[in-house]
Amino acid sequence: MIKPDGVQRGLVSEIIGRFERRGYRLVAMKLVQPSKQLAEQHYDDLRERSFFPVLTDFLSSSPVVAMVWSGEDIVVQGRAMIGATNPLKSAPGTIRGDLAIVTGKNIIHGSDSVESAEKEIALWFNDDELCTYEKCTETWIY
Ligand code: 3AN
Repeated sequence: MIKPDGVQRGLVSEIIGRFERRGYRLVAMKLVQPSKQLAEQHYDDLRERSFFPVLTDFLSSSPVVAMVWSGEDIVVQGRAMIGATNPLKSAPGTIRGDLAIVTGKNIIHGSDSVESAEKEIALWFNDDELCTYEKCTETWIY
């Protein structure tokens, strides 16, 4: 998900482009204005953390781009492309390492396991919003 700061800063195409160029397949995408409740559900596992109210206020403050990407090892590779939670600890070449400075505005969220990806996809998308299609470039990638 491209978070409010990524959308506000005009980084949507930059971020989508990185996943496209790597060779991953876009399965679903939409611009959403999350409610506070949706933000709280999304970060449910962080409810006990002191920054939870600020984090969920931030996520629901402005539109986000929710996306589903698929391809070989996408969860692990997606996290590697995104970089560490603290952008100052993210390697150059990662999305956060190239484009962000502080943890509270680190521009993108990526699921940290296949299990959380499944939960998050169900939270943000209806089944009929997930596309199944042939992508002609994939025979040149795999
Ligand atoms: P990641 O997004 O790298 O998976 P999580 O799941 O630990 O990291 O944290 C979710 C989000 O909570 C982060 N993307 C960041 O925006 C925010 N966050 C994490 N730690 C802090 C912190 N110490 N202070 C403020 N916000 C934080």
